[in-house]
Amino acid sequence: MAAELCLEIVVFVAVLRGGGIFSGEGSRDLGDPKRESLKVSSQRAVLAGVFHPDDGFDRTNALDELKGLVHTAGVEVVGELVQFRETPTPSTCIGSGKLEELKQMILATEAQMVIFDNNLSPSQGRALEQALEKPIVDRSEVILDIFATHARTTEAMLQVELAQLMYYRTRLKRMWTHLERVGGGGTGGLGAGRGPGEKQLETDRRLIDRRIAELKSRLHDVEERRSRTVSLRREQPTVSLVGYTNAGKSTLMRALTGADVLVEDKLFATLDTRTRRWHVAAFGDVLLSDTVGFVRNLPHHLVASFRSTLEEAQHADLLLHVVDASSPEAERQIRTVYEVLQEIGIEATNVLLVLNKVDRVQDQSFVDVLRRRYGDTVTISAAQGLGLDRLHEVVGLRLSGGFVEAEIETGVGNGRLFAWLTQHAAEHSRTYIDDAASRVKIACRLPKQAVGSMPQEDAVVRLTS
Ligand SMILES: Nc1nc2c(ncn2[C@@H]2O[C@H](COP(=O)(O)OP(=O)(O)OP(=O)(O)O)[C@@H](O)[C@H]2O)c(=O)[nH]1
Ligand SMILES: [Mg+2]
Repeated sequence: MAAELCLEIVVFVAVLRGGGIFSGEGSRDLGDPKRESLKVSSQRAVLAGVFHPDDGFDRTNALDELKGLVHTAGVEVVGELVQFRETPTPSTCIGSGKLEELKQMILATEAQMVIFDNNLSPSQGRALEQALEKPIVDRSEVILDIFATHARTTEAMLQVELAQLMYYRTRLKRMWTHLERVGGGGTGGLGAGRGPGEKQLETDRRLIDRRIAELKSRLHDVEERRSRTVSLRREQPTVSLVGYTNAGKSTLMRALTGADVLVEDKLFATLDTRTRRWHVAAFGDVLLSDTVGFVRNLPHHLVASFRSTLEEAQHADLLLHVVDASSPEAERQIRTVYEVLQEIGIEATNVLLVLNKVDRVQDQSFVDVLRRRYGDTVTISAAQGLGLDRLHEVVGLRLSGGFVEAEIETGVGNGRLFAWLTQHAAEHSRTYIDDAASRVKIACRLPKQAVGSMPQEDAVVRLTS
């Protein structure tokens, strides 16, 4: 039985190798997923994209974000082609005239692949491969590949692998066309008579389904454990950093808490959630979480897989939406973040927009427009530590809505109450109220929801606001 399983897994790894354009070296077994360092070969690629005329892009900037993504994945861009259409062509996404142009560009640049900014359906991918005789990669694949390369924690690895398999499951045929090229090295294209039969595809699909079921069950266990940790924290005020990828969330986390989190000029540097204690001046301690960034057209399976990682954000008392205010794309990115938040079911009721990277802003009027449009905002430079005092102040004010001021009188030996206060209260002062110093009055701030769980014995409590 074990031997049979091993054989099948080899086939499965082979299938994945054929399919992952960038991620050829990621091997897996059914134990803990281990990722060897991925070889992101410097492939020569032509970038292509079909955009809606009303999207607000122009020929010079439409592919900028894709360029950033493939740069992160280590690809060499040798050509670009953009088309503006109301709707992509159903069969090949790009229109027939542009398809011809793309063919010529591939020949002229000796490109090894074409990367689309659009998310292609399996049949569009197949049709394009047949027409262009080159591997076709779409936006989802690029993002999945970057996530796979950056995943560090077991949970992130499981989530990415699940999303990849869900994506590849419907594209097995396409993957075999890659395999044929890898094996034959020729330009024979499709229908060269060596294609795998439907039976092989059936087997692969069955293997993938089995692995998907296993990943789901393991993720379920990890998520349950995490859920317990998150709910333990719930009585403390929590703040989550959200925002477009590369906006500066981790830089801000580092500036506020001193946490040694990864900061990189790279898309999707952070994939897992980190939580640290942050002392908000004039308020008290809160828990601050930094997590995965968002991007336009995030692959659906990836959003589904990462929903649990964003649990901290789901339960946060306040979301700090970090924006790269120096980017000409700032407004579009803000909209995308709200859309993704909605998609993962996070209610954006208590959000504070934090306009970051002001040190890099050329035209100040651009920031003023954002400020006017979004109302309550704080302008900062996380990298240079500018505006952080104001951020403390506004966060304190926003959080106070969920807290009460209290005066508590008790005996100095009331260990249970003191332990409870250490966990929940931000203490302002402590005064002894008798000569023997046996009784004490404590002024503090408490989360409203925690008040009910305060030990009552030998305590006189007065809520002052
Ligand atoms: N000039 C300037 N650069 C900044 C500022 N804040 C962050 N950066 C830079 O922006 C890049 C991205 O910063 P990160 O903190 O990694 O961004 P992030 O939002 O955590 O990104 P992901 O984890 O990839 O989603 C890094 O090169 C930072 O040094 C800032 O205030 N000013
Ligand atoms: Mg980060």
